[in-house]
Amino acid sequence: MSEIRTPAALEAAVRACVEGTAVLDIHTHIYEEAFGPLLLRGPEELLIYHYLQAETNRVIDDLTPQALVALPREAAARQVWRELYEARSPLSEAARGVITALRRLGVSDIRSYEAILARFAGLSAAEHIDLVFRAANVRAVIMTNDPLNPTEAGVWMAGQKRDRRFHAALRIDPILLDWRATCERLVAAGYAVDRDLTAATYPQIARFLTDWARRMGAVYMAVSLPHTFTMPEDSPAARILTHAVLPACRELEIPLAMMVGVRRRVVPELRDGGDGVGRADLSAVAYLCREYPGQKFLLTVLSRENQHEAVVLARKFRNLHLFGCWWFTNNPSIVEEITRERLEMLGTSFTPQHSDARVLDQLAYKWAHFRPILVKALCEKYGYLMDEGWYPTEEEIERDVRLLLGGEFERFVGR
Ligand code: RAT
Ligand code: ZN
Repeated sequence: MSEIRTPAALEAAVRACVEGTAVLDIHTHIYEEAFGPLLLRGPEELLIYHYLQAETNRVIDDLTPQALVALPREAAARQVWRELYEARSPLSEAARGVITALRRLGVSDIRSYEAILARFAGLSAAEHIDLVFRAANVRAVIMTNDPLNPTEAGVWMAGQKRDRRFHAALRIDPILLDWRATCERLVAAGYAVDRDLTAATYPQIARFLTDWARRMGAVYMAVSLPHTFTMPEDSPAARILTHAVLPACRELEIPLAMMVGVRRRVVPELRDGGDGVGRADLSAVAYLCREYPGQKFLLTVLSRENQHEAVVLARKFRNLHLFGCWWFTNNPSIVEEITRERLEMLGTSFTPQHSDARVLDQLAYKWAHFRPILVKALCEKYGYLMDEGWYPTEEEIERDVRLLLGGEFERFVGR
């Protein structure tokens, strides 16, 4: 195929390629149909997303945070619509996202709450999933799977999972971060563990993890870690990580995903909307990458202040794969900065975005908002090459975009 020689042709080729490449979304909280009520979908769920509840909480004074999050779904959604879409314009990233999602999913009268509800009435879960995957141009997603959630465990145990577009990730936060409370639940599930973490407990925790990872076909294990995460140290979390989690990952030959920098429950009454961010010390990640060269790690960091350090770390360790602009960094201004910085230091060897979608429909907006940013960043980088006489072909651009939208991740995890 011929070389691209002008900025206009470059922009057209990169845009077509980024829009046309189906993405593998490597971290979401959505579920396939078999998981029943765990699959959140539709306009009311979109509106009561915890990002928007936090924004609504800022502008009301007639309800306490507890009362706000306790509202039934219908009332809560109307309240968010009233406050963030009628009393003011939806300028924030999360508020804008609802508009993008609804429009991309076929709502024509975007100012009418009734028309919005009507668009989705009667849509089956299967139809809804197909509609959203098509609109978002997503080829597959990785879920966040918790074996300690009874609804979820039931589906896995019954072997009901069917949809090949949905892959699993075994989430281990309660085991790693709240062992005293979680211990009893493993005992109830038939694993001989004890609260005091005696030597015999670690292989039992590892067995629980390997049993569940195999049952789910987990692509990776994952944990979201506080900004205070430290390694090495003598704490229950560090001991469980070293003696149970890493041995289980090794046996399964899967990566451990670390999502670092959350400050849980700054305002507990707001539940998920009450979590915050803290600057982490990534020397814990460097320690793990060095000490366990045979173990693969996925990493995303929540604080903007940690982004540069994370990219530098990823340059050093081939067992470290950086991914996504997570949660409070998933705002266009910050996504652009992070993506350019990563391209500048890593080339294509990272995964620039994941959706973190909690509601199916959010896939449509998260990817619609990210793609133009990727186009802009790539045009800048190819443009620099063209200035010096290196002219990319469409095939080369397609190859690079495929790597960035899932291919590099698949190479890294060996799938
Ligand atoms: O982005 C979110 O919705 C957060 O509440 C968290 O779920 C975070 O992404 C996580 O996976 O811990
Ligand atoms: Zn998440």
